[in-house]
Amino acid sequence: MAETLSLFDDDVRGRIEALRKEIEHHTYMYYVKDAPEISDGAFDSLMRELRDLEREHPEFADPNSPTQRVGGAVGDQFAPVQHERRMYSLDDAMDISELDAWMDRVEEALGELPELVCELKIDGSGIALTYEAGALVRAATRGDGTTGEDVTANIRAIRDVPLHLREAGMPGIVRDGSVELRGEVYMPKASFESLNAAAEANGKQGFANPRNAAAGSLRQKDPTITAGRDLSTFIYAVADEAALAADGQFELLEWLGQAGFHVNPDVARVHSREEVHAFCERALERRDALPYDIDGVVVKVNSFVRQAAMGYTARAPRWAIAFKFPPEEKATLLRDITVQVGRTGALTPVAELEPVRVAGSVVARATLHNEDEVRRKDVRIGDTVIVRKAGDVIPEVLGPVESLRPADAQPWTMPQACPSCGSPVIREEGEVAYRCISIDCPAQSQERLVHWASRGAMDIDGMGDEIVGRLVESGRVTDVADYYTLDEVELSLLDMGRVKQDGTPVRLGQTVAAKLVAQIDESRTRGFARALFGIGIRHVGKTMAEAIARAYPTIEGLMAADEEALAAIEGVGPKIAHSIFVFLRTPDNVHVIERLQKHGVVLADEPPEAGEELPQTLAGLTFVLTGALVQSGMTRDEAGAALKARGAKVSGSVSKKTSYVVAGEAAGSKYDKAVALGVPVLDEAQLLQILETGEVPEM
Ligand code: 0OX
Repeated sequence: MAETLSLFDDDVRGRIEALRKEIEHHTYMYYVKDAPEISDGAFDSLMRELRDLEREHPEFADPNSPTQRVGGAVGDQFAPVQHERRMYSLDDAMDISELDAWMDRVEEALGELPELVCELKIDGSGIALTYEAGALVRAATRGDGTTGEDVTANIRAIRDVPLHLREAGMPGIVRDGSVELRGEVYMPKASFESLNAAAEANGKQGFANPRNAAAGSLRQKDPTITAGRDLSTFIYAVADEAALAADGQFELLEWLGQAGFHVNPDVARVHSREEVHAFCERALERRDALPYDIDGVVVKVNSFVRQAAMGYTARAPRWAIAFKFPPEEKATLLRDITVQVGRTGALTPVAELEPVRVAGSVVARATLHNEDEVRRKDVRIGDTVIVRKAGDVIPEVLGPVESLRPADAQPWTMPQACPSCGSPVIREEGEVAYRCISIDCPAQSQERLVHWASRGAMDIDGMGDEIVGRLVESGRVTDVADYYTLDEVELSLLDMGRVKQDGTPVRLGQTVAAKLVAQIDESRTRGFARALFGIGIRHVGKTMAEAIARAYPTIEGLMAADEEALAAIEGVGPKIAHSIFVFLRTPDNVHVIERLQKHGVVLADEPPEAGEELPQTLAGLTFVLTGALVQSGMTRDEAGAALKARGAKVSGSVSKKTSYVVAGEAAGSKYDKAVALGVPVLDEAQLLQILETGEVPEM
């Protein structure tokens, strides 16, 4: 393969092809075999030469050139792909007895226990790769097994996926025709952890586990992002084994390896129940030490002929089973039990744990729900506790290891004062939760602010715990209406409470500030139901808020309703009606609602009456309003609403995308920015003309 190439080769096309082959070979040796044959420098110089030649000779372009793994042309990303052959699921065996029952069924169907193949069950994201005449032409996600999504551009960016099948592994039948391979894309545990650490350092939420990280990375719109994620594959199946010259699964895996695919090395051909059990036990023992996550063992009938004899159910092959590991449990130290104050004042005890890796990610905290739950489990500070993840996502403390309890460990009790504001806490009759009853408890305000900005509510992307915490601490934001008074400059200077290496404070910065201001601005028009959910009335969840907004589509209407009328709304009832009624008559809340309206947050879902909707003549235009509108006396929010009613977008900050800036009296930096960017500036008279005629005047 690595034959020396003549430097005097004057056949450019030949040289390009030779370079591509050579580079593919070294990529394979590096990423699949983990046995590089040349230095990184030598590899880079081959790539450089190929890139240069391709640039000079665009007539020889090829989407499967190694130079196109990253930044190649993006095809129809995420277009639906119909799998020609269904991508089946696997039936699960949740314990050894279910595994044995499957082997009984196999034995019964085939008259004897046949040769079986045991593989590790990679906990990744399923993919299908199609090669035509030996070249990768398409990659699709598993989807629902029938239809997946086209992720070819992103799969090309994964270095251990061969762009061409290697000749050694290509029976003629496949070289000329089409073959579809199946396997799993995964992210190694260590790469997952550094990806999450980087996300957290940027104030972003990480992925829950490596599987989600792999699936999320595959669904990036920009393949260069996928290329920057450390993804790998294990390939284990072919869509149509009849097209191959292999007799069974074990031989197929060998063929896949020779064809250049990454095949998991932990495979065994076995002939008895005992050997299957031993493989499963060994896999479980080795699980932690493996650099990637596995969630079980897949056992398959080896022979393709015998597989065909057993066939498929509607969703899974009868000839294979997934032995699922029990949810991983770990022992760790319960360092402390802290108390979190929620947005409604409810106090939640939280286990602060010695960080421990469980089911794919590090667990350091877990909710203990309420005091009764802590008592029932009898977990005490200083205990060694058993931790697992419910549904593989939510960390859960199962209970203490009593034999390891320190002699002085005391039963835990709820503090009598709110840990945030020191106010007394109460437990209402019939409730499990203790509550801080103060109305200006900072922890509650912070939670309310985060909730308002959350995805299901006003969806202010980027406004998470950290930034809200800094805004609350700075005293600049105390209630949700304050969000709508923030400007970009002020936000960009927000002290993030950390210092740089030179001792100066880390600030939020202009880029993030601009995005946040745009998001805050967009949130004004998310509609009444979401605002009603976001404002955080006790017992009013998202679905309930939607039902309330259907019955009362404006805040004015809702505020006028009495308890009886509220209780008549679908799903509401007297208790929740009381909660809504009291909320809307609490002066602090009324004040926030009024200020939200003043700042242009739309607290109405009124559908326009027939004929009432204005022609959308300003659709596609973005306006920014600045300065005071003295002629008309309108507020900027009112003028903005009038523009929006005609289809325009109104933004809080000027960019190249702004269509017009409307400058009133004493317009400030937004006017300057418009001039600097060459964005046309209108005066108030022109604005009034637009609102009257619906048309932008000639300028
Ligand atoms: C895995 C894995 C998944 C494919 C079609 C029927 C049997 N996650 O590691 N599935 C299969 O095989 C399926 N094998 C695997 N190793």
